Amino acid sequence: MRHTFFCIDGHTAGNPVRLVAGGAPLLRGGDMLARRQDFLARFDWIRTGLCFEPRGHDMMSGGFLYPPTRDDADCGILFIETSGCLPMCGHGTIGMVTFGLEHGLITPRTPGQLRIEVPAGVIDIAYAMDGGKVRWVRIRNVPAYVAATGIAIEVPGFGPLSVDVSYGGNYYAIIEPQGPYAGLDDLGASRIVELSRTIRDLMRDAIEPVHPLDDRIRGVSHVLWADKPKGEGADGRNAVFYGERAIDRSPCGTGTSARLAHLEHQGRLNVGDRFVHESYIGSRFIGRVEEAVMVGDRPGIIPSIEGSAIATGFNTIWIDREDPFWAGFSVV
Ligand code: PYC
Repeated sequence: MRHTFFCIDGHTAGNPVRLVAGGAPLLRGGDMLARRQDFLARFDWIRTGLCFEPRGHDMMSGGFLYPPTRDDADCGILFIETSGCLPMCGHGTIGMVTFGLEHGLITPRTPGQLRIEVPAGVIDIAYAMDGGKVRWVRIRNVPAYVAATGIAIEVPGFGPLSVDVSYGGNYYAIIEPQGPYAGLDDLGASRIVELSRTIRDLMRDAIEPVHPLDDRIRGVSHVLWADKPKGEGADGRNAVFYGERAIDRSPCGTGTSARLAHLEHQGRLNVGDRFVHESYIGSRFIGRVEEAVMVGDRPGIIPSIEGSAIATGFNTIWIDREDPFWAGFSVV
C-alpha cells in the first residue's frame, strides 16, 4: 500500500520546515494536545517516515495544518520532528505560516493577523506580505517561565556544570559559559552534539519539569548552549540540540522564548526589551519580552519571536509498505 504526502519544503533561518499540505490523517481529540496524543498513538509512522532517513534527515522538522478546535482560532498546527511531536515549534510555525499563506492554505480573517492553536496553547501571529511573499512572521508565543536553576551535573570527560531549566513551549536545559564550557566556537558542532545527548540524559535523571497548567507537557527535550553574540547588532548566540544529532540551524523559536524568560528571571532583560538572537550558523530571530505573567504559581513572561522563511519547492513523498524502510530509520 502506498501513502502519498504532498509537501512544501523550505527553511526558516536555515532550519528545515516540511509543511505536509496533503495526506494528513484525521485525528480525534478536543484540543491540539489531545490530537497530538492520538497522532502519536496511531500515526507516528507518518512522522518517522517523513522525518527520518531516507526521506528526511537528523534536523527534519515540519507539521500539518488542521482546522482549529476553537472558534477564536484560524487554524491548528501539529508539529512533527525527529524527536517527536513538539508542544510548540517556533521556526516550524514561521515556516508553515509563510508557506500556508503564500500557497492559499491559510485564509486569515484579518489580513496580517492569525490566531493559531498549537498543542502548547494558543499563539497570535502578525505577518507582512508583499508581492505574494511573506516577508516576516512574528509569534506572540505561549507563556515562558524558568522551571529550575542551578542543577549540578558532572559530565563525564567534560566536567561539572550548573544548568538551568526554562520553558518556552518546550523545556530547555540552558548552559551558560562556565568552567569547562568556554563558548560555542571552542566546542565545535560535533562535540556539542556528543555532549548534549549525555547532558540531556543527566538532566532527565535529575529533574522532570511539569507544566504548572497542563501535566501532559513535561520533561527536558532540548539543550541550549548560550553564548555571547558574534555578529554586529546581535545580543546573544546559541546552539540548540534536539533529537539525537541535530543542532538547530535557526536561533530556535521556543529556545529563544525560554532564553528570554531566563534572562528576565536573572534581571538581565525587562518587559519591552528586544533581544536579537543568533543561531549557530549566524541566522537571526528578533525576540522581545512582551509582558510579565503568571504561569500557574510561577512568574513568567509572554515572549515574541520574529523571523522569516523561504520555500524551496514542492515535494511529493511516498511511503510504500513494500519499502523495507517505509517507517524511516535513524543511525545514532
Ligand atoms: O524553533 O522552536 C523551535 C524549534 C524547536 C526545535 C527546533 N526548532
